[in-house]
Amino acid sequence: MKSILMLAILNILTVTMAFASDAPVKDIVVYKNPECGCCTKWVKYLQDNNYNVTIESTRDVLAVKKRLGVPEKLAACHTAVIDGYIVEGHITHRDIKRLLLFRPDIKGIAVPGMPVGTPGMESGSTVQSHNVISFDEQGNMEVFSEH
Ligand SMILES: [Cu+2]
Repeated sequence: MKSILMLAILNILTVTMAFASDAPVKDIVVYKNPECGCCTKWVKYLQDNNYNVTIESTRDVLAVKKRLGVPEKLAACHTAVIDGYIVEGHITHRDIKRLLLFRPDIKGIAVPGMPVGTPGMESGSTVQSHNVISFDEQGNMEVFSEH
């Protein structure tokens, strides 16, 4: 009986450890308007996925985007910075993970506007199809991923 319990505990530990190593904590800074609800939801989504979020509250997110160099046509609500990359808008943690894994020679990635069904923009099971766009210092844009 005792050994079965030990086995069960070992199992739980192994699963927990595997999960933990799979999802390392990442520091990310999010610039957002304090009144933006979907931005707050996106922050919560990041925290739920083991990101260590620092919120920079600002009433002028456009000024931040300009300063950081987010192309105007890729603008969304919030702007985030992680590990030297810009993450603009309602992006999934998988896309962020992919960005940090492959470290392409770009400035950042963006989901322009606020497509329904993206993290923080959930509405039932509806997902508006959209692309994640990468942008670089020269203003080149490419499809980073399709959703
Ligand atoms: Cu939003």
